[in-house]
Amino acid sequence: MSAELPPRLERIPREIACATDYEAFARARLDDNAWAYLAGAAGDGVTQAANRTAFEALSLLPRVMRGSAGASTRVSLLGHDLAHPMLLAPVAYQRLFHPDCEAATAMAASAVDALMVAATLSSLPMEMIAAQAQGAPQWFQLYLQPDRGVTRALLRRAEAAGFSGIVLTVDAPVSGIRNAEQRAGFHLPTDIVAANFAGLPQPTLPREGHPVFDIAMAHAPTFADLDWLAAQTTLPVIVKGVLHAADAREALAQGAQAIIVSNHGGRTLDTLVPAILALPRIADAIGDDAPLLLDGGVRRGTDVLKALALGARAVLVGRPYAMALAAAGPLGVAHCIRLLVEELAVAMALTGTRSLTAIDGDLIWRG
Ligand code: FNR
Ligand code: LAC
Repeated sequence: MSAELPPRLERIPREIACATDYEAFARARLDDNAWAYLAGAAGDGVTQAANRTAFEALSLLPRVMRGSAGASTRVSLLGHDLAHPMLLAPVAYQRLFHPDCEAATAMAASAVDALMVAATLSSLPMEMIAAQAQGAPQWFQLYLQPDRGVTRALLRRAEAAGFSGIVLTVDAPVSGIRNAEQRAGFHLPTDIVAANFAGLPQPTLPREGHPVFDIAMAHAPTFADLDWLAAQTTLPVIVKGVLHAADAREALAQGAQAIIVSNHGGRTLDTLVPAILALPRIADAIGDDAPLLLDGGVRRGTDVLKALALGARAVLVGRPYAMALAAAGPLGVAHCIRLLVEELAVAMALTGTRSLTAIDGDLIWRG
């Protein structure tokens, strides 16, 4: 099946000048099955597209003649002093995209000083992902398990492996209606498994179940579960998948230390609000009480600047790095993140932004 696919890139051609230039190279190197999972979204893809158009509709209002010597992309986040605010979002089953899967991503992330979030549904055990961190911080994304003993076991392993934060994903307790995957007949190849669950009793799969979601996600977390979770671990809990300001407030009240404003890249319910449009109200409601992160449609350094201007401390990038992994392995992932960091630095210089802590809403044109 994969015999006709071109080999992975071993060096980066000059046609790849920005993060999204990886898309065509990834498409050529993946079969329809993996492509539908990676590039597809829920329903008509309205939210996936709107994540982009919402960023594009925002205009930057620069300041000039303020000097940019000594400027820096550094940010502090939950005890980490990060070189830049670009995190790698949790992306499940990366063996679909490259044989070195999450190990390649972790290696690349550390090479470009990016914090990687490892998925519960990784195709390598979390310990093998942690082993590639080489000192770079990593967080573990948690899908709460129906059995609290299993959840606790995942937590203990994440702590022992050196992960420094737990990202509880709350927006995907059941499968979204992913028509792109349905049309491609998406299935997990038999050699790709949720490696963190190896040796544990496999839940019986519903016959009509989604090959990804119904393995480990058939449990909708509640605020009471969050309260329980926060008491189970000394690591900070970051809640991913919040779009309503009241939910953000409640999550902080129940023990979360940060919030990721996200619509899951448009993969859950179609026509959800673009994350960047939901961000300002949440930022108003939370103030300085906790850091906010954002993902969904971040494709340019200017997007990062916009997200920070509207109240985020940092952003996560999903599909772009996974496409770079598919096209060019760890080299691609590192290059993709490097391009975004370079774009951010140029955008800072050209808007008169010396420090990411100094950014505020004045950077966005209000008409
Ligand atoms: C994801 N995402 C995701 N999120 C999560 O919390 N747990 C997971 O296992 C996954 N798996 C996953 C697989 C794939 C193939 C994609 C593309 C995405 C969602 C991800 O973390 C993030 O929210 C979005 O990808 C961000 O949007 P962009 O950058 O892809 O537009
Ligand atoms: C996804 C799940 C695994 O988006 O979060 O595919």
